[in-house]
Amino acid sequence: MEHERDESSGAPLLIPHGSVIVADWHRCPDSKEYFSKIFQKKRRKTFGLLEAPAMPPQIHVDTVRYKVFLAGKSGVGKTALAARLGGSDIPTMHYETTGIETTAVFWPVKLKDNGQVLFFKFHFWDCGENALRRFDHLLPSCKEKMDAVLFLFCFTDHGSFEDLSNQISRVSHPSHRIVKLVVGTKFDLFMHTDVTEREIRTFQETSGLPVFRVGGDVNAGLGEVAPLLNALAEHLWHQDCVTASCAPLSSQV
Ligand SMILES: Nc1nc2c(ncn2[C@@H]2O[C@H](COP(=O)(O)OP(=O)(O)OP(=O)(O)O)[C@@H](O)[C@H]2O)c(=O)[nH]1
Ligand SMILES: [Mg+2]
Repeated sequence: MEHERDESSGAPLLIPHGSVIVADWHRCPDSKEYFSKIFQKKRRKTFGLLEAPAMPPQIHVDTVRYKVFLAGKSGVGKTALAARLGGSDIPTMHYETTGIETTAVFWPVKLKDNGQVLFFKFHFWDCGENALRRFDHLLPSCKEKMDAVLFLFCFTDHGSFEDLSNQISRVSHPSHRIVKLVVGTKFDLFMHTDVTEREIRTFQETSGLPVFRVGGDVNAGLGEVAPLLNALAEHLWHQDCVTASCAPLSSQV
C-alpha cells in the first residue's frame, strides 16, 4: 500500500492500524502470559529504573527502548497522561510540574511479520510547560535523543488546540526522524468540548498527524490505553525499519 510521505525523511506519516503489529493483541489469549507481567495484584505494576517484567527463563523476550516527549500547553494533561499510560492514579488537581518527570511504561507487542514478541519500554518525559519557558536548558534535554513526541491539546480549551502548531515547530526539526502523534485529552468532558470534530479532521488532513482521544476513568482497563500505546509502538518500529533500510550496509552489520 502506498503511504503518505514525509518529504524530509521519506518515512510514511500514517501507518495503517495493525499493519506492523498484531492489532488489539491484548485481547488475544496468547498475549495473557506477557500482559500478566505488567500487572501486580490486578493493578498495573510500576517499574523502577532497573526493573523489567520477569518472564520465565525458557521464554526470551527482547526489550526495545524509546524516549517519548510529552508536549503541550500548561494544564492540558501531560502529567495526567503519563500516569494514565503507566496505569497509576491521575492527579485530580492541576499542580504545575516544576521540572522534568519521567515514567517508564512496558508494553508487550507481537510483530505481524514474524510473530516475534517484544517488550516496548517507553520512557515518557513530562516537563511542566511553565518550567520549560522559564529555564532554557530543559527543552534541549527533553529533545536530546528523543524518538517520539506526543503533542497534547485538551478538548475543553480551544487555545490548547490552536497552540499545536507552535508546539510542533518548537519541538520538531525537519531533518529529524521523530514519530509524531497528537493526543486530545479530557474527551470525557464532551459536554464542555471547545474543539469540533470538523476542526480535528481538517487538522489531520493538513498536518498528516493522527489524532487520538483520551479521557475518563483510568480503571477502564487496557482498552483505554491500548490504541495509543499500540500506535506509538507501531510507528516507532516502522521508523526503525525505515532507518535501518536507509543506513549504509557497513553500519547495519
Ligand atoms: N476530566 C479529565 N481531566 C483531566 C484529563 N487529563 C487531565 N485532566 C485534569 O487536568 C488538570 C491538569 O492536568 P495536568 O496533567 O496536571 O496538566 P499538565 O499538562 O501536566 O500541566 P503543566 O505541568 O502545568 O504543564 C488536572 O486537574 C487533571 O486531573 C482527562 O482526560 N479528563
Ligand atoms: Mg504537569
